[in-house]
Amino acid sequence: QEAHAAQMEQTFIAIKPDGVQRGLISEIVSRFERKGFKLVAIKVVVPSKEFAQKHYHDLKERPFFNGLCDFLSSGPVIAMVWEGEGVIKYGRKLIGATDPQKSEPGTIRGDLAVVVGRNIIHGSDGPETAKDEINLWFKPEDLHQFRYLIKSGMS
Ligand code: RTP
Repeated sequence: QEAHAAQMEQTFIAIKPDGVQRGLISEIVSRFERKGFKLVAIKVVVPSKEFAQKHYHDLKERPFFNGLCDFLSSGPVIAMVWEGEGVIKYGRKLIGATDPQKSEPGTIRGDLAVVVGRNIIHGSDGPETAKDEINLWFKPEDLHQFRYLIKSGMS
């Protein structure tokens, strides 16, 4: 049966400045793409520090908050919205644990990163955060609605 695009689950995924600088954009995009998720928005942006603080507002009491916001605003970020059944939870699975030392091999951080402060990628951790982060980074008209003729679990 046809899932209505507007009801299909979406998550916010960002390749952080370290991932971009290390040339890992296509590697990361291809893992989501080959899984069968659908890319509905993508842009290159250098966030301001204020914007980074908004994105990470939940972490403002943490000792690493300032350094984290400096880092996120230090260079180009690839901001994306991915869509598909279970994409929020499974996207986190593709990404791996926050600390790359604890990420399994086969995950993005497990295969491609070493330390928590340079873990190359961000993914929304639940439906509410996903909605908030998509709204923070994108305008509604940036999210494309299209259908593939041949599906692989994509909407
Ligand atoms: P993310 O939001 O980036 O996907 O990461 P996460 O949910 O797996 O982890 P979270 O606890 O929300 O932390 C957000 C980002 O802060 C940096 N961090 N540094 N001890 C530290 O220095 C430390 N702990 C966390 C990481 O870049 C983490 O992704």
